[in-house]
Amino acid sequence: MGILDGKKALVTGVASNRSIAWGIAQALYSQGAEVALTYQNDKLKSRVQQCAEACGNGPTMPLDVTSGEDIANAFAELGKHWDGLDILVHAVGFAPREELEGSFVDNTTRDGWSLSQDISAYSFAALAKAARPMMQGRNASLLTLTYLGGERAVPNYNVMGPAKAALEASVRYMAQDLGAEGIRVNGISAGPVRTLAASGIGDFRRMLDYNAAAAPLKRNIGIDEIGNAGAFLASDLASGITGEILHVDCGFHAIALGGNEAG
Ligand code: NAD
Ligand code: 0WE
Repeated sequence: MGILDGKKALVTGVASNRSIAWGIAQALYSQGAEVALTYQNDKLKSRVQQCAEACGNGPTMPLDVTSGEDIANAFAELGKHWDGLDILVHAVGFAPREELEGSFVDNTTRDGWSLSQDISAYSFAALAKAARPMMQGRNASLLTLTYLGGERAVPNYNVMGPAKAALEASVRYMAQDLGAEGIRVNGISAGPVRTLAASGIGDFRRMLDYNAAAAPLKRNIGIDEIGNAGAFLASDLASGITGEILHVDCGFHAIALGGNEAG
């Protein structure tokens, strides 16, 4: 008996076994959901297919969120396997690497801004639009992943900050728009996790250490814990929760002045 028995979930954003999306996919599966996975490109195809085999052998399909055609094709393909969809997980984000360091004002470009807003924020609403017909009449739920840098200025997060702010506002507007159809929309604001998207970020190790020292729980978050929170939000246990951003970060968002040990 799981809290997601009988539910069907589409999870985007799996790139490796460290991906937050993979933590969520595993938690959804272990709570009884059927899981379909998308992969950004052919390079990731076989890895994502292996992940699918490890969580119930559900359908997999290509999806680059910058392409409207890809989005349409992905849901057309999903419709061949399933007659409805209960859960959509959006775990996709991107900005040009060279804009994720140094001066926000000097290093942000019009193209970098547009691309990061397109991939990291607009795509959530675009996926919701495509998923909407399959989500009717089943108390469906949409979930995205965000970060504290959308609420507060975090060094080097730069152009991704406004992208996450737009994403979090979209959670509220999508919740307002879709609520009458019984569709809930929420976000998880996760603490830092060493994933592919974090690799190559200068000083990520130092940031992890700082977070662990300052966070009330005195450690960093795991993708299993983010997955469990996602399973809850996607389940009927959270039937009264929509338009919410839930911090799953060992409490880091709640403190100031770095706690007692940080420095
Ligand atoms: P990840 O690298 O494992 O996942 C990022 C995913 O985005 C990849 O699967 C990649 O294929 C996908 N992606 C990028 N551009 C895409 C496109 N055009 N079309 C389709 N997919 C595309 O890293 P992650 O940390 O698991 O990131 C998942 C989400 O979690 C992101 O939204 C990220 O901002 C968010 N997040 C990450 C952290 C962290 O510290 N790692 C913390 C909070 C929130
Ligand atoms: O949202 C993220 C990751 C965002 C991200 C990371 C990359 C690296 C590779 C977006 N685009 C790219 N583009 C690339 O080419 N996080 C919350 C993780 C993260 O990234 C940071 C962080 C944290 C935390 C960047 C700077 C400072 C802190």
